[in-house]
Amino acid sequence: MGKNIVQKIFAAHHVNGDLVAGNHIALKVDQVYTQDATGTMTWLEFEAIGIDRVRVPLAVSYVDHSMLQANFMSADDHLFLQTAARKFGAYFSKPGNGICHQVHLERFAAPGKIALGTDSHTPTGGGMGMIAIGVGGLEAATVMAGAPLEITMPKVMKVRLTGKLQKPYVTAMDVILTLLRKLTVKGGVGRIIEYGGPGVKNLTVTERATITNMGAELGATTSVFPSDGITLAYLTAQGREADWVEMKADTDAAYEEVIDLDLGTVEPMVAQPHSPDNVVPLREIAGKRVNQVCIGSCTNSSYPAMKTVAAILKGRTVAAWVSLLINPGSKQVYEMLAREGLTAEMISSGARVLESSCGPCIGMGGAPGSGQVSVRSYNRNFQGRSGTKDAFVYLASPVSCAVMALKGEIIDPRDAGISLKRITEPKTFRINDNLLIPPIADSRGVEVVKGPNIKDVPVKEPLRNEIEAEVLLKTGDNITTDDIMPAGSKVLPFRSNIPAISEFVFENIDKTFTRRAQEAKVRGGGIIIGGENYGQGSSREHAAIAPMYLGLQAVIVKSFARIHRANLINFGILPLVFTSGADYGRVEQGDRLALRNVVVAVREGRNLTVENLTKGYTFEVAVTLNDRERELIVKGGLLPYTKNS
Ligand code: MIC
Ligand code: SF4
Repeated sequence: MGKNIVQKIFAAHHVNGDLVAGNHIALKVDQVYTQDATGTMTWLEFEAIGIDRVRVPLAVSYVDHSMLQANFMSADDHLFLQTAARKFGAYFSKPGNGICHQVHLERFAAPGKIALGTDSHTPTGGGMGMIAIGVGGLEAATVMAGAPLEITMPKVMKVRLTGKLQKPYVTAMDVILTLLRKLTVKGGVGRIIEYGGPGVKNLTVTERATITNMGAELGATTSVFPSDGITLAYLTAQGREADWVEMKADTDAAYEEVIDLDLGTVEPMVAQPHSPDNVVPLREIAGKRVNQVCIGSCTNSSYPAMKTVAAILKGRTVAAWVSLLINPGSKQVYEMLAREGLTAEMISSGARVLESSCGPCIGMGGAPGSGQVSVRSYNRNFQGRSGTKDAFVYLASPVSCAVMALKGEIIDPRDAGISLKRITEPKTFRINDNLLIPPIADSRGVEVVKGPNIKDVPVKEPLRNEIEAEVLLKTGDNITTDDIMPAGSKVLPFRSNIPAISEFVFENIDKTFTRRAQEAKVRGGGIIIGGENYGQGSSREHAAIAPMYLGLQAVIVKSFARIHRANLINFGILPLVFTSGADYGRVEQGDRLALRNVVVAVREGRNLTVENLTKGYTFEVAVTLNDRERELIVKGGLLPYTKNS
């Protein structure tokens, strides 16, 4: 039997476990990268593990999220990250060098490799024919300390592409929006999506990367494209042809699932508020007035995408009532645009050109006005993420966005009477790595500098055998980590300070959460009840650490999103699943629940009986942990586990 790309890459990195879906497997990792918002915790955790130098071939610490710098805190974080990178043997990508995923694709991603990143959009690298997976910070820290990556082998779903996009009006963004419409934000859970078929050759590397980037919104572990002549051409243009290897599935490779998509049938699409899978063709909602347009982010800020935007804006003016913000994805893209006079075209049209950072995508500036409509070429439109709770955020391609900025309303770019030129990848990129500081060989004597806002990582006590705790909150389906631990300009600067950031847990859902959790902590702690796909979205482990700091003991849900589940376990919080969905309906906020003989049940992998002390009945929950997770949770999480083993 032939092998698919996932099986080939996994086999080449195999440490243990049969590579069969559902099995616990361990893999060797080639590259690990962090970004500043999750990176400070990661490097503090790495330091706490007590290893003096990273034990992976490549580690990179990026700064791209927390760049508003309204006070000292973010700049202190940046200096901490720079000195930690120097001390522990990582590259440091200075603020201004760009968004981690775009820069990594340009400068480090390589076919056939395995990369981890402390950010959910790490799968961007899949466009290069590599396995790139988003993980929590502690997972990344232990891998940098020499441990393998331990995961449950996902199913491999093949998306067989045929045909050609109607370029330039239809883009890769429309492809992934089409798949989100079909598969939803849960459709990729437990799966790796492998693209194949004759349509692959009609997509460039950066188009492939847009698709794999936003595969995160499907809930997929990652997505991967083959590495072919197009990949070689891109790497050559980046001066990295030596990094190329061919990666392709054998003709008789098997897949757990296969779906087909004819690129020729894809139309300009839009995700409506407040979920990336609430997708319809743009034409269906044409005519709605638009107040703000944002173009860029790690999803859509490659050079060809930005050049297309500049060509649309050239000689035209942004609608009077629209504010257009553009954040180019990397210094390389930005510098090339500037040297070709293309930023001048953007500025001339009325665009507000921002620095190369995440910016409005994570609510770091650019918040829309109250009740306003913002259309973005970004990947997430969860309620409140923009910084304005009652804003309406739509997601569309950079081409559609640029056209809408000019027209001031939602419109299919094919209907706008604007004729577009097709823009291709350049033969050579401008290579100037002067904001990428390489590691040094001898780092003895390097001091890691920690500003006053940088506090130690809190660690949980070992698992309690008897848990009696209060239901602090009951949520619906698809709760995001943005709901649990908001980001944005007010909260992001506290990412290195868990006591301070814990004041904001569930802020946008229930302002009393933190106070109630603190009160419940002295009476035995708290429990959260959730629906399906609990914890979807970002990789931020703060969504586990801060609730843990507030005394959270367990989360009981219908199902979990992958990274958040791992983060809960890594910080010693029990991830429990209702064995019968009907029990979700009976339990209410404020109920006191008791779990007895917890350690024994966890060790033996038995279901737990939960007693609802307030209402006087019992129900069952499943403890679906693998052997390592069991040991780890009993010890209080991955940090105590790693230090003691
Ligand atoms: C996001 O897009 O939500 C973020 C901000 O990049 C997060 C990481 C974080 O919260 O720092 C992600 O995607 O993992
Ligand atoms: Fe940054 Fe947005 Fe990409 Fe997250 S999704 S890495 S916030 S640009």
